[in-house]
Amino acid sequence: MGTYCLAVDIGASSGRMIAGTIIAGKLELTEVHRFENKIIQKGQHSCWDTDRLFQEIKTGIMKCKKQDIQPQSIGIDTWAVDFVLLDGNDNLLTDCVSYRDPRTDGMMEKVFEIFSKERLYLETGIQFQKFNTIYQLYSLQQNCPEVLKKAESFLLIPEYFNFLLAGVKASEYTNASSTQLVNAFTKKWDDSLMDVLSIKKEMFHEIKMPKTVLGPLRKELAAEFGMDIKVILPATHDTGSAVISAPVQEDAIYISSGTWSLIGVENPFPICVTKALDYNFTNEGGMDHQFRFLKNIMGLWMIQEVKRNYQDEFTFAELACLAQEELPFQAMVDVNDDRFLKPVNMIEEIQDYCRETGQTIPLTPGEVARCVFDSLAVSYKEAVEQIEHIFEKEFSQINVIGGGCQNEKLNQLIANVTGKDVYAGPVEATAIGNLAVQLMALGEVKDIKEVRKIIYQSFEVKKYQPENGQIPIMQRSAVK
Ligand code: LFR
Repeated sequence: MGTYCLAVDIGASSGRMIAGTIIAGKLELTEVHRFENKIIQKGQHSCWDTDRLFQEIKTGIMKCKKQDIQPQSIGIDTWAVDFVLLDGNDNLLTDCVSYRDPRTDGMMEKVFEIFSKERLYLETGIQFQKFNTIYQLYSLQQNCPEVLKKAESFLLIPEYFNFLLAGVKASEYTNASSTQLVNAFTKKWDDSLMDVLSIKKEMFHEIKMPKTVLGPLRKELAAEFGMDIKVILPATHDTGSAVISAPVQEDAIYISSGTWSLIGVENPFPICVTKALDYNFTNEGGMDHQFRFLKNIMGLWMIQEVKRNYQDEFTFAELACLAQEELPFQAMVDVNDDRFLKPVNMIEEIQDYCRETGQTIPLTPGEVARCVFDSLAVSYKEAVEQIEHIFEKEFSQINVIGGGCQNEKLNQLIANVTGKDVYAGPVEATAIGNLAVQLMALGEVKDIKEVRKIIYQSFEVKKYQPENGQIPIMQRSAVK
């Protein structure tokens, strides 16, 4: 039997634990556990249920045993920017507040009064999203300074779970960079920025690179599971893991498609020029000194919320089919408008936007879904043009990876709207990227190049070509 690694990949709407091993040059996956994740209201705040999530991780490890899988290592990735604070006795100081919580409203502007936007971008290379960790911490600093005073440890969510598993507190680079508190060039916490904002720098832990072996499981957990497993740092930021596994590299732009759509390219250095700032692109830290130069687009969150607001009467596939029956480009919204971050009702928010901008108001489920898919595809096209503008070259293909690449209609729409070949797959990109780093750390594969080759050979990647006779797209700027 080959060496098994176990990836824990938790996204905003679901988590999965997937064991992987290389057999005859192919990466073989076994899904051992899958569970729901969602934001819950705790008191005043929208939060993540970290206690339950950790129990799910334990359940997944137990399930490995039942399936006769003995993983050599485990690696955890989740979404970025959210964190916990621990006191001197390692107890949680607050609930784990979600980035969709309104506590950061207005904080970005307050930070800019102290530290200019341009300088912040020049130093960190990170895009401006009101929910970045820096604004979450600044909000705490402004509204609950006593919490920050007591805090002795700052841990992003995967790092907190690593601590619970292995008893080691460490930050991981790909995730740390997303906080907007890491210098893009030194790859270290930006102490002077923290000082200026009165964010307690002593609570941050050393930044370690992906592939670092943190250590064995805590003794009591190893006994409980009856297994010894090494805890390894993958790219703990899910997008970092996903991009590692993007197999189509030549002349390609990736879209990591899930709750968010992350569209961009890998680049060996951060691009902090004014154009990149104006387009609001980010330079997140990646493996092997690469940067993910990408843009966050609101993504499938919008359709997830639409589905929920229709009381889950339709599946995602049904909504995609209903959308397909409607006339395209009748109404469009700016998917990156903050009003879609956590509206009370997504359907009504979309309708209000269309009403306010003098467009046809989508009324039926098909019309609403059509509006979402068209708006997403057009925002991808805009981002592609911005990337091509910055790189002063044309890219010929797009690799859509992650759960969202299962939406065949959206894949075809992206090909039609951008005029580029679209390659869709792998679906489990994030877990695969997570496994890939563990396999590298254990010496089972040499490097990213080799791993991407293995991934291309192991998983279906489907091609979509632009169809003729595209309908002209209404320009968003024309409807504003
Ligand atoms: C995707 C993702 C994005 C990040 C957003 C919030 O799951 O990690 O990369 O910007 O979630 O953390």
